[in-house]
Amino acid sequence: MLYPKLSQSRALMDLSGIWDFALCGPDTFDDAIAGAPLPKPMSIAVPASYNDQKEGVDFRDHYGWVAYQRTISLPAPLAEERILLRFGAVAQYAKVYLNGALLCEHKGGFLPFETEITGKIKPGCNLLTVAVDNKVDYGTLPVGNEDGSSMLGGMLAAVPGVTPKRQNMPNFDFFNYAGISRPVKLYTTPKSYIADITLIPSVNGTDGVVHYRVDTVGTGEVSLSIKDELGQEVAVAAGPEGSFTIPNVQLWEPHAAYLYTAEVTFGTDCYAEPFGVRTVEVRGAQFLINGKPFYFKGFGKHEDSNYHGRGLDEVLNVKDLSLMKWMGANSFRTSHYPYSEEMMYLCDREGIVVIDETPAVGVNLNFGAAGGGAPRDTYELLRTKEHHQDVIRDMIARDKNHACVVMWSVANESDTTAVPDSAVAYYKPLYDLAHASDPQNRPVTIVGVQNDYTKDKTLPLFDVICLNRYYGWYVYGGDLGAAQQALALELDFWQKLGKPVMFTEYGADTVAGLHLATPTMFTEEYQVDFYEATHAVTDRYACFVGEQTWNFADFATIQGVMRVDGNKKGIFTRDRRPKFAAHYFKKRWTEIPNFGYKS
Ligand code: GCB
Repeated sequence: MLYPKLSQSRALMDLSGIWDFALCGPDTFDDAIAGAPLPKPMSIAVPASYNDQKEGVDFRDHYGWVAYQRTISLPAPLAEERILLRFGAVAQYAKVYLNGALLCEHKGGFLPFETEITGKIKPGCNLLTVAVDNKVDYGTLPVGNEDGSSMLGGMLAAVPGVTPKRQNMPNFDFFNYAGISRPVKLYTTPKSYIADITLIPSVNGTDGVVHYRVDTVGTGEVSLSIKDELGQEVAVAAGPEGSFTIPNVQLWEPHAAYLYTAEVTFGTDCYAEPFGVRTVEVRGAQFLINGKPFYFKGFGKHEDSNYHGRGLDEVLNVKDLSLMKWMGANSFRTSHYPYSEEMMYLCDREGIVVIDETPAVGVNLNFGAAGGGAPRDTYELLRTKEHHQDVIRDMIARDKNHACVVMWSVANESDTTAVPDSAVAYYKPLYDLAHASDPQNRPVTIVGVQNDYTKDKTLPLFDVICLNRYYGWYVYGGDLGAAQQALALELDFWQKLGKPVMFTEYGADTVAGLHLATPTMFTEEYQVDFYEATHAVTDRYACFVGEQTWNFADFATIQGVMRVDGNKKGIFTRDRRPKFAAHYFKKRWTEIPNFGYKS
């Protein structure tokens, strides 16, 4: 799906601002609410999660539906155009109404959707209502508890006769922020229009050879003009599918991005898509970008900040990439869901490498919130399979042209050992689907939970072994010697597989400002010792191709005995102040080259 852009053929209107808002019931949304202005509405900012914008437990812990409302009008000169209403992301389920009539529904909180409103939007004022459900359960990604029941139960058994309030219990370690979290846009296209553009770059000697396809609706001729960064035309092409050659191509490289622009025209429609020319390949135990062995230095992140919650914050995005570059980091994973389209374009521009992850987190009923008791067959109990296929297809369709994306992650920390055969039956088709969906056929991974890896039949199916490991924190916390031994044993195991291995998470909760001369857990000194001890082991393995810490910054979680005001494993605080470890990593990473570290 193309990102909405202003061009000489397309008008674009951003519906960001203050909308009317109301909390509604838990289970169903009453369509009648959408037919009239909300009585005594609250004010809420869009785009942003709603949770931290108002005070009160009922607001923060709201379970179920809310309503957003505003009026929209179409400028009369655009009345003859094709008109679309597009949502960057609405978490977790959306129903969109215009003048009381249901236009569309969308499941999943992290990918865009749009609906055509040509002929439905009338002259003058139109009432737009967006109903949003925040429930996570056994059928959603991410996974949560069923029916608002108390799945966690706390440390002790439930007390008979007590009825806990219904609420979302995420089977994942981040706050279940909800609402219209990314921009809502109204845009137009001509009646004959460009529906999609696919670009598949390759390198032939000093030339870039790009295969392309332009999907169109209606009548017209397709033509392409390829411009370099100075706006000079470097190639042309005609027809809906073909290839073009860029002589003496400037490659897109980590920290040295070069972007060309494909200016596509079809009849009167035109659309400009920036793209980079680079190659990605797993060869043996190496991860190659442009044919050179790349070393991932960076982070698992979250879209998370004060007041905005998970809402798009472009200032924060710019700041985060600036901090990464300051430290010599070259990459991050979109843990644990696809990030905004705006962030993906920014990473293309800034030369930051991205591992792009679906929202499949919590696909594990033997771990975390759901853990305890006899092992359960996660894949029998969850109803996520079809939705999981949809999010893989939709994420790749959205992000397929981004040079920054070098690998897809189909899930984070799934149950891959308690029921190894069920896990293989569930994940092998998803691995195949991800490859089949990607025109560039990038590597595909699954991010592995700390487990008895000798029993894991799923991780080895994937192209890169991505490990979330907490030796020195959840395992051998405070005993870094034991942590090193255990880690070395594990890496000895994985290196025999002959595939690249990397950390997609490792870290220690650290309270900013907490210091001790003799480090203990939670101090800033321990966080540095943890990382130094870990690197003393990982640096010995040639197959170990990357280190992405957990986490870039402290972030919000559900309240509970495991977390004091959220997860504190950030290298930065939530407001982006560096902890000691930021300076440690700055020194380490500015000395580690992007390419050839292990060769
Ligand atoms: C994990 C999860 C991540 C958590 C982290 C932690 O393995 O993937 O979402 O936040 O551990 O800090 O426990």
